[in-house]
Amino acid sequence: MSIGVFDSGIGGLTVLKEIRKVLPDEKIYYLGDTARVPYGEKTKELIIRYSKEIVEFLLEKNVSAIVVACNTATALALKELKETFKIPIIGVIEAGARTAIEATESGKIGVIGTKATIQSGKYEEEIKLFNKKVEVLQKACPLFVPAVEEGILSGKLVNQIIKTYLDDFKGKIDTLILGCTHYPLLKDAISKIYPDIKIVDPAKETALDLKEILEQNEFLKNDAKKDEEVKYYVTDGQEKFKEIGIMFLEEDIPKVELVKL
Ligand code: DGN
Repeated sequence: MSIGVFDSGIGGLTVLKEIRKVLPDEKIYYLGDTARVPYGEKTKELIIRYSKEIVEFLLEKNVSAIVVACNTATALALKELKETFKIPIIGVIEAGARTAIEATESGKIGVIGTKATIQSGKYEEEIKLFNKKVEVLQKACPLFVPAVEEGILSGKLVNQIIKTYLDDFKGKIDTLILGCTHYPLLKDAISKIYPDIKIVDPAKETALDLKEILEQNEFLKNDAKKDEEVKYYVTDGQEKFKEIGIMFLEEDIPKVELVKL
């Protein structure tokens, strides 16, 4: 049994890290579409096309389930992927929305993500499915991704960027969803500035949802031979992926293969 995980690039490694914690014995194929990142500014049609190409690649590896470890691809392509392919495919938004609903006391939730994720309104839609009365405040934070990729995770510059985007939320929300796979790396910096806001990283709950789906389908039970290896694929820049990947995964990435989709 093996699992496919994909992202527009490197950010999905924050989701992979959580999956590895709950499913340490499973073989995982991770694809980062580094040649075509960022997805955050692209059209829905293009994101669907890219996501379908990636799923087809992962299916060739005989994966039993796929995690869309990217908020943007989840927001814009998950529905189409589920309609097109027969294996279980899960995204990160439902888990994030559910966790935030459980966490909020004031019923006021903030969501941050890429422009495409925020414009899609998908988080608000999911949150309202759980509870119509909850108020959702949203904001795109496009400067967070380059800051994280440059390794600027603390200090004056990133604090200024965080305040520029999030000061509007002050006093208006009690829970904040990190609706982009890069943002968990800024969790500490955000918490320091807004200690009263509960921060939700959808990755943890997504990993638990995946485990439950695999158990329901009896994929784990029937798997006699364990193979905990992770195979990494990118569409460009193997060296950069390895270099920055350590920061996201908190472990070494020994080998990355280049693929053409
Ligand atoms: N992985 C993307 C997300 O979670 O929305 C962020 C990177 C990007 O495509 N801009």
